[in-house]
Amino acid sequence: MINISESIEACANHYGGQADAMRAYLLEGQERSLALPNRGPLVFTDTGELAENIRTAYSEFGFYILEGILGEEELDDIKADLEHMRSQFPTGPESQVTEMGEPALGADAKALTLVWSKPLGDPLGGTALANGRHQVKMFEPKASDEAPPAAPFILLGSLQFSEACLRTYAHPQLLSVAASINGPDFAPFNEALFIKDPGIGAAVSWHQDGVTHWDSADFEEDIHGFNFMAQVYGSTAVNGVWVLPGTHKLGKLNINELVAESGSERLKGAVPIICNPGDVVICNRQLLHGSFPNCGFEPRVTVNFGFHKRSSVLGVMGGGIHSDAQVFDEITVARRSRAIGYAIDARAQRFPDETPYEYAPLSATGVVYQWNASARVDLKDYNLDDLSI
Ligand SMILES: O=C(O)CCC(=O)C(=O)O
Repeated sequence: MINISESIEACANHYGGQADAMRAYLLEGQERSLALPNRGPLVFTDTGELAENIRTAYSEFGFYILEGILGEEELDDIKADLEHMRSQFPTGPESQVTEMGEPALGADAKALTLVWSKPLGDPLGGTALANGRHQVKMFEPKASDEAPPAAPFILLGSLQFSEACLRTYAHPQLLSVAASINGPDFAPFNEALFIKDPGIGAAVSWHQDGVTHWDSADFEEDIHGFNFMAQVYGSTAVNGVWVLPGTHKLGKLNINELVAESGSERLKGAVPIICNPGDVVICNRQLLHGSFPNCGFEPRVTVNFGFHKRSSVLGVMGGGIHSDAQVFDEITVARRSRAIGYAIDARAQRFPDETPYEYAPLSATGVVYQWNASARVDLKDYNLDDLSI
């Protein structure tokens, strides 16, 4: 586990009169998180299903930490792509060019690409953005005078910008997890990077991710799908996502009430998701979760990619958060799924000794997806079809 004692102190000190409360919250949360029986290596049964103990713990807590999934080589590829993408970021939220004056990453994208924040801010909390799901505004500590006025903290549609992320998207064991939880005809959701640079990275206020199925007659714990959260540098009590275990089964929560009951945004019973580099979290989208601004010294970059049950998206009117509200018909779902086909081939090219995942819905069509120059063009703006529910 990463030693974050200096970060805990630095973080607490950003909270002024609440410093002692914040320090205690971080330390206690860390201890309780590490005591939970929901982490370990990825294991499958003889028939290829997720091992019973993993499935049960995931269902009980709403998240599970799969340890050591991404190896050194894969992490290095992602880090190299991150470096490259950062060099292509625009000079500011309104800018279309890089520091070199060249067209910036996403400048010609039709969909939203970068979400910006002032350093250590909470741009979503207490706003109507994303369907108003971030009900409370988190405390925004003061950043150092050297911090930039604004920095990107979410990158959307990431598969078109990073081949390393595209390859991770097709990790055969992870896709087998998706099939085990959502069925072999699982459907995509969306992909993003969460960038939490030390002293800069913004908060993502407490929220639950689902939009469309809370009042459904078929409501159940997995109906809004899950996200894989792959950790490039690890994830800690200071920079990581916090969750309130078990809340994925409780329906839509009143977060203002929970904050009032806890006496602050430090929700009682919540725990941080603690990971080493290469660990991948399965996180139920209905689970109450959020992250504090990164006032510590360790970076966090999460490679996020989610999957749904086909029945949760097919014929459903989308929630309009990650893509324009639209009914997701067979054509849209199939078009959005081509990213999986390209990813599988991109991964096979990079890791030829690995057995590629066979994604049943694409195999059934007989279409062969090859990752090449024309595929790169075809993937542009693929996230306009994000299956946002
Ligand atoms: O990574 C984070 O800080 C927030 C992630 C999140 O809110 C999400 O995946 O829905």
